[in-house]
Amino acid sequence: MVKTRILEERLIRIYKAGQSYFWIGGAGEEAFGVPLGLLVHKGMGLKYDWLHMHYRATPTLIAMGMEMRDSIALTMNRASDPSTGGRNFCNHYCYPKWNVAPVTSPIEVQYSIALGTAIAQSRIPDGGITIVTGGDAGTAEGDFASSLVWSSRKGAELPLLITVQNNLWGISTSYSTQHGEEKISDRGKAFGMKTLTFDGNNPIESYIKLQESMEYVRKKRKPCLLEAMVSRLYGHSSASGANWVEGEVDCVQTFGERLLKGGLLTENKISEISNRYDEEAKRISQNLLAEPGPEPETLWDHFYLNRESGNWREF
Ligand SMILES: Cc1ncc(C[n+]2csc(CCOP(=O)(O)OP(=O)(O)O)c2C)c(N)n1
Repeated sequence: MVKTRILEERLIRIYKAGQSYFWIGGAGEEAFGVPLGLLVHKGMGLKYDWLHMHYRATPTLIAMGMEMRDSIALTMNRASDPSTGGRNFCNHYCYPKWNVAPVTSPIEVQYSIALGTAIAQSRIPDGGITIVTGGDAGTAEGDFASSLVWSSRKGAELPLLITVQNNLWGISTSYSTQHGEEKISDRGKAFGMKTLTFDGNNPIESYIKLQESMEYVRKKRKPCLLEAMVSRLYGHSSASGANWVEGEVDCVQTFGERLLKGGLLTENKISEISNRYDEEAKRISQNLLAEPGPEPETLWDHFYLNRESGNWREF
């Protein structure tokens, strides 16, 4: 949790220093994202879990073993960024080796895209499960409804863990003005799904609830809709300033205090861990300053289009 927080704060500094174009990320979702990353059955192919995540997925990927360097290279649009070759922006990851599908900028489309891997996993023995993450405001989109409908059809249920990280905001639109339902997870009840809402700022509760839900989806091969209440510590993104927001629960701080109180950590140890990651992130970003962005000739790489003519109709 500390590592991913320090990384995000470095990405914000990089943006504010004019060394990247944009920041959006997962500060405030660590107590949910890290347990998720620890519990995923990580690998490539349908026997392993598939992840269709949104742009606040850094905690999950750090917990899965992503190097800080990957995230910084993506933010700084360096050609060596393994997710997109420097073409996409902050937190838009893609890791085929871990079944991490590309993060999309149009919000919530991942909820319908995830149905594809869930359907494929429902058709093979010992398949993994599909996990989809996203925000509360995006649940107003039709893609979210599609995931509820398609994953719960009687006799054709899908091994899909549908998760919503509810930070009570959609950019500047407050949750309180947008919902008739009591909880977002309640919407799954109409589809006969297992549903739950929990405190996503408590890493222990998150771990236990995620473990239980993943076990359910894995064994029963049925969907589950899970809502984790989280924080948004630096506002929506750099578009809203990326400044610290007072009054939000900071899961790294509260969990740190809990560990201190329980005698499992010391102030010195906390500083040592933070300083180590901070130094590492700083060193990586300084080294990346000297690295090139993508070459113009690579513009059409990875596109479904005829390279010679540049015309997709001839593909
Ligand atoms: C289809 C679509 N509509 C609108 C936007 C603009 N937009 C980007 S993020 C966002 C808010 C999303 O809020 P939420 O789903 O709660 O996720 P959060 O950012 O709070 O984690 C919106 C409206 C978009 N990217 N895609």
